[in-house]
Amino acid sequence: WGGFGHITVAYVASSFVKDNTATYFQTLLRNQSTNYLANVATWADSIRYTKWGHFTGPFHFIDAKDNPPTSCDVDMERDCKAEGCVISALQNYTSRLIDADGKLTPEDHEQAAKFVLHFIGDMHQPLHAEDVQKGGNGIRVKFDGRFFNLHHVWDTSIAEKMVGGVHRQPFDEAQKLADQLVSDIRTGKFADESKAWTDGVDLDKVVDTALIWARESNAYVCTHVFPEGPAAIVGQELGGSYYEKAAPVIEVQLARAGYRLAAWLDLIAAKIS
Ligand code: DCM
Ligand code: DCM
Ligand code: ZN
Repeated sequence: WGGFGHITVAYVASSFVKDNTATYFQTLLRNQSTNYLANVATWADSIRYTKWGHFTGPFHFIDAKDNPPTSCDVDMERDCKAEGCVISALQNYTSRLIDADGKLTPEDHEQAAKFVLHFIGDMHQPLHAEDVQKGGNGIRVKFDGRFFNLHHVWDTSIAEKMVGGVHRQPFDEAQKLADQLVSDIRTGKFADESKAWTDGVDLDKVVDTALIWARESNAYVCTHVFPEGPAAIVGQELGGSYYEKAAPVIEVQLARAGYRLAAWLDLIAAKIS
């Protein structure tokens, strides 16, 4: 996701975490405000192009070598590279955050928390769970008359159009969208289905849990990202009927990511304290 998506996921999660969880992470992240998750939601993107952070680049996605639109799937052995992927990264940083052996520093724990909250967001973006053209980065399309790559359209353009555009500091717009998603989850259109969103979640089985989430995300590559296959989308204008079908996917994926992030942080806080 772009900044707007990540910050929205963080605000949704902030609404669902238990009080003890909020206190725990406010202390760890040294931020007592309600923005304690949102403020660090894009930190992992800010360091990935630095020299020291270069090794974290592959941690933001998993290149599923499936065959959309005919078949979509994520396979850990086939798709997670030796240098890592979003699923192994969630496993590693969840374990570093819990730090069962107690050999890491508070800085390590803080860094691990910032990776965990970002990567749970990213795995819910369908093109972060797809190999074709580096998750769509190599596919040029149009969106409302301007050229972008397809990855950017799914990371940013669709979500921003949903709220009528966002400013350079997207916190206010993200908070507003998050409030809407939280109300959809509590009493609105996601009230029924959201009860099952944490099915299979197991802190002792991080890879299995993340595979459930990544496979669900990757399935949209076949149905909504490339419904006619990757070749057919090249150069197409996506701001019209394509957008109308994609927007509900973005909405539910941001809602799921935030809701599941809250559940994951609750489990971690309960295990540590
Ligand atoms: N790191 C990691 N997994 C490990 C060890 C380290 O992801 N098993 C990461 C954590 C830090 C970075 O490497 O982001 C530097 O860690 P260190 O200074 O402990 O080598
Ligand atoms: N990305 C992806 N899959 C890939 C390569 C990149 O999902 N195989 C994502 C990571 C960033 C965006 O695309 O969010 C741009 O990546 P980069 O700057 O590495 O091109
Ligand atoms: Zn990312």
